[in-house]
Amino acid sequence: MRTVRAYIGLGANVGDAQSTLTAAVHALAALPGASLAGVSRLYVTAPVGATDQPDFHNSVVALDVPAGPGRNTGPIALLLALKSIERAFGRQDRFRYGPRELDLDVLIFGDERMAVERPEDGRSPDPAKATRLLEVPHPEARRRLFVLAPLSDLAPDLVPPGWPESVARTRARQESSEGASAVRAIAVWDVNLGRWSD
Ligand code: PH2
Ligand code: MG
Ligand code: MG
Repeated sequence: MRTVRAYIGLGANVGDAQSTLTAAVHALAALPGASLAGVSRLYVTAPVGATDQPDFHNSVVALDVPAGPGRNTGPIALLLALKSIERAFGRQDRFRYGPRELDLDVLIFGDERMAVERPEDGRSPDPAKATRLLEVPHPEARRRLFVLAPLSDLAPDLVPPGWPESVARTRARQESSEGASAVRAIAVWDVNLGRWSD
């Protein structure tokens, strides 16, 4: 089957975030039909949205995944797989933008642009969030340095569908508004070791 390059955002700020994200990279790489194509540096980032919580660890993974048999089926299958990994890692439901054991977001799915109803299993039990659409590319990605910095490690020249400019340029713009200290790279992914090392 045709494969598509997807970019997935990883975040955690509860427990041992670096270990969690490392294990999450391996869980992503082990998804059926998936092949790991890149792992960004690991970043420590200031919390965005609800600021009264611990700093996050964030990263982005490039994953080649099956396109799916029909329109929208690939992104939805990937979303469901991410939700099931989050549950396996003990993610608790808290308020929107609040602390989390593990957050996995579909940022980009090839050149797909879509906004569809989330399937039942891909919804949050929080009623405030339950009707949110699955939008690809992720609508917030362009405004979040904690996404743009790691994404720029992997795909600086990519112009995601619907964006007016490349990831690197968007990152530079966002960095001048958030300030460079909002994100700090602390480690580089070592392919041989299968983990980040400083
Ligand atoms: N995720 C959020 C809300 N705020 N802030 C940082 N720094 N990193 C995140 O991953 C993050 C956040 C909701 O998904
Ligand atoms: Mg998120
Ligand atoms: Mg999420």
